[in-house]
Amino acid sequence: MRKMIALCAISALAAAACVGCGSGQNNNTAAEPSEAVSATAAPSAEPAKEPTGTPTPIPSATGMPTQEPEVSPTATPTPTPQVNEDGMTLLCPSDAVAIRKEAIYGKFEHGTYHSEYCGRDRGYTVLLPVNYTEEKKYPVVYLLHGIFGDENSFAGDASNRIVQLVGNMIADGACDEFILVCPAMFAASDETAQQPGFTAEAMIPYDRFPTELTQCLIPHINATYSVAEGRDNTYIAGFSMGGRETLYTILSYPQYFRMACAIAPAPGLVPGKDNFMVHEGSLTDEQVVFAEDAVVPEKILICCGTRDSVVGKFPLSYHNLFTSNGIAHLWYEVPGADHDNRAIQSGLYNFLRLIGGSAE
Ligand code: FER
Repeated sequence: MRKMIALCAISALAAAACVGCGSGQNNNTAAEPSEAVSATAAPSAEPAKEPTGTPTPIPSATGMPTQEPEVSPTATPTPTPQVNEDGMTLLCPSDAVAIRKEAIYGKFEHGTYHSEYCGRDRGYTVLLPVNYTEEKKYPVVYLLHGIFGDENSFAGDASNRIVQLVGNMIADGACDEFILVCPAMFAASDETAQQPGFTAEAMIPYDRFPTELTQCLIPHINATYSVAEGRDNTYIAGFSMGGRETLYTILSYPQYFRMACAIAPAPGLVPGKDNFMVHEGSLTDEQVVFAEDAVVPEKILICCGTRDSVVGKFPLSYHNLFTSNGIAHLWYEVPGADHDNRAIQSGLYNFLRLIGGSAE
């Protein structure tokens, strides 16, 4: 039953990314921030155009079926990376996600912890550095999946090449070794009664995640692995629903994170409406601020594909809202990317470079 519901919703998501699929979905309108989002957040650009050519299935960070890697290291020579004025490399270089012959990559492992907040055991996956040793202490990056996903979404999708991206970037000295943790974001207290979906009710467990993370999961990870604890060594990133919750988490608990990255963040951080639902909003537009005396993340990165057919221009609307509310952040668009691995890899590549050797 649960699978059925997920499948129906997934096909709705896929329909949004599908060209001429005749699904009955309004595939002419990519998700678009409604006027209700806010005057300040209103996007100036047109809605994302439907991608041409083969539709790109949404990667399984959203619970979607997996696909072959789009960025094949052998298929295309690495083009000169385009870098914007903020130093963001717009497309992830293919070398960074290549499966290198001699390289040894880590493996995701599954773990569980008891959540007092949810009153039950919950899972996560973790990617430890290949040379992990208790003699060192490592920073931690928390990476949040998309809607309908769980802790296995990133780990179970080899096409995203996250294991290679992390391993290659560490091997290249682009960033220090770190522990990658993929939580299960849907922090329901009753898993059978509460299910993910496009309803206001289903947003509640997602919006419980910042508390779950800071009060339950982070303490568990700190107690279980050799972690360099504290804000200076703690990072958060997420894709789509995970991007939205990344933004909500840093706005709710700004003092916990040194840097944050929201890739194609989904609608609903603030009130709005798209093809999927009316969003009450986790926060009002005015609440998207940090207190004056708050310790806040040093860097916040928001990005999105230029052809994102699922979240459309909502990420741009967050950029506009952050700008008008005076929250310093970096923003760029990933040329040609839909709601897909190209966006995920670009966002993570730039985020890991920002992290670089900054951890203490
Ligand atoms: C929505 C559109 C997209 C939404 C969530 C998503 C909660 C998430 C997509 C994903 O995680 O891939 O309106 O509302």
